[in-house]
Amino acid sequence: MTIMTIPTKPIEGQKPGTSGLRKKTRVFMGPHYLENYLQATWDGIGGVAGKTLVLGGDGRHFNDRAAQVMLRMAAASGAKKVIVGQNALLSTPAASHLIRKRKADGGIILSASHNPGGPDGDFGVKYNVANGGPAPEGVTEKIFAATTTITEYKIVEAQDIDLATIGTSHLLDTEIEVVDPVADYQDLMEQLFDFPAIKALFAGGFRVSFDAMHAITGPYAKAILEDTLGAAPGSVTNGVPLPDFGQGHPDPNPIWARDLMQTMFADDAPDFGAASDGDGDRNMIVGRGIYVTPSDSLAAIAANASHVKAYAGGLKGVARSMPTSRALDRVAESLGIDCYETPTGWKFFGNLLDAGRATICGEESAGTGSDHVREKDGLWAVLFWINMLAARKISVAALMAEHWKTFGRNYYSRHDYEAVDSVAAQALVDDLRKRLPDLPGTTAAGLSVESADEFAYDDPVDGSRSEGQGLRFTLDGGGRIVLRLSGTGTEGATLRVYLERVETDADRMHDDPQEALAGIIAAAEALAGIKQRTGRDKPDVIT
Ligand code: VG1
Ligand code: CO
Repeated sequence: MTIMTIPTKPIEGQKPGTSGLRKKTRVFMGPHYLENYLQATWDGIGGVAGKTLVLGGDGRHFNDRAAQVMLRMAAASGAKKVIVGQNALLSTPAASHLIRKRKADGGIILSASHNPGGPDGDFGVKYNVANGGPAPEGVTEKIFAATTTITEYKIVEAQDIDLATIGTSHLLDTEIEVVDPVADYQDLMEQLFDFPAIKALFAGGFRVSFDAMHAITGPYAKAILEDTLGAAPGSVTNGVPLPDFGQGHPDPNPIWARDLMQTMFADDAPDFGAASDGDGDRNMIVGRGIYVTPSDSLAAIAANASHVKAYAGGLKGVARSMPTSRALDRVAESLGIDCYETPTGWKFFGNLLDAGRATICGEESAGTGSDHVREKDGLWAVLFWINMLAARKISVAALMAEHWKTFGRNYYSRHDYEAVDSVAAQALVDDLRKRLPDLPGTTAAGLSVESADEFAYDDPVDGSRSEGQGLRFTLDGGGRIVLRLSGTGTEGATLRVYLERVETDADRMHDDPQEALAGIIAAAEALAGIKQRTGRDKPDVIT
């Protein structure tokens, strides 16, 4: 085995976005593409010599090949050890847990998360730091800088490592330990939740349908829900991870998890439905005949945390990304705890969790989690819900009705315009930004604009500042609109329009959200001219 030093040149566009570097799979498979990025990662973090790393991925096309490249490059640069999930699989939260549990220096997660997979789909690489969380901006900037100056990378010339067999081997001096991807994660869940109470619930006939969307959570959900907790066989659907996710789009929302929605709205619907995304960090919660919007799920979780074992002692604080609805703020207020507002992306929660300022965090994009790991965690949220229902002996619909009655309802929806012309999308945002100072006091589709600004975040823990995090508008009557461009897409631009309105009239809390938000939707159109500028007459995805 020899270490080869391969000359290379910078490749344009290797800039990590909201969550790692995401590109078309074929781009990642191109000459030097993955190698350049991994070497830049090593260089950006000050090298991997003597370090321990965790490695896993969501099983999408190229996961297996990319894992072998990572191992050869970690060994070539002198890593002490790499802990790898069997067959190079690990859900994102399981990887985060493993980094923390084994006190590793960091980890590589091979995933483009909710983006479709396959040779014509997307691939991605995320680097997580020693606390188990996504690399903060300071680190991703260094990695990106290294991609622009790279001249060579180091890789070991060797046969593939056997990643199918649990155990330890060596590549040069680097120890490669292949571990069961599920076991440690399952142990953690058992510590957090009341497994006997959930078992009793299932034994009493409670029915659940969990759609793993042919992605990474299948093996986790089967082991925990069916094999350990006793949910009926077949409760987990699409449970075998496939390299192309069965040609599906592993994004758990009412559009892409349509089958689950149909199951949950049928006459003989189970009591509880859920789904997770490609890499297992997102969750979708559906009750019999009711879809729970992620912002509401987050608020309900916070409001009911005292019923769940690990959180019964109280929450230190909560945090949500800026576009996420303010339903959580109302719960925090009633609990007398702080509610932090961060930019989009889980990396911004890390400091708050590390500093003990927040216990539970969440995003409107179906990401919810707590200080048990440093990533959002799909199955954790599902278990939280089931535990909550078991403890309270209540249905999803009744729990949400009670929640809205207590706190008011924040009607909420996100409208996505996907693969829009990048220049047009950027111009829309730039032009609107210029008009921000003039907008307060004007009206948009009959609603008066109270405030208009661009969100910037000053991290209260390390003092770092992140600018350009979304344009936001508040309207009279408790309405709010946020516009931002996605940082995870790989084709053109995706414009996200977040819409919210508070309703405190108990008689008006069970309307269709799109109807309840019609005035806000019209105001967003009046402010931004979305249809004309994007050439679209309706959003591609409504969540
Ligand atoms: C999206 C979501 C964001 C989430 C990110 C990563 O980012 O909006 O809330 O943290 O995806 O999720 P963007 O920039 O496209 O809006 V995952 O599960 O794809 O890693
Ligand atoms: Co994800």
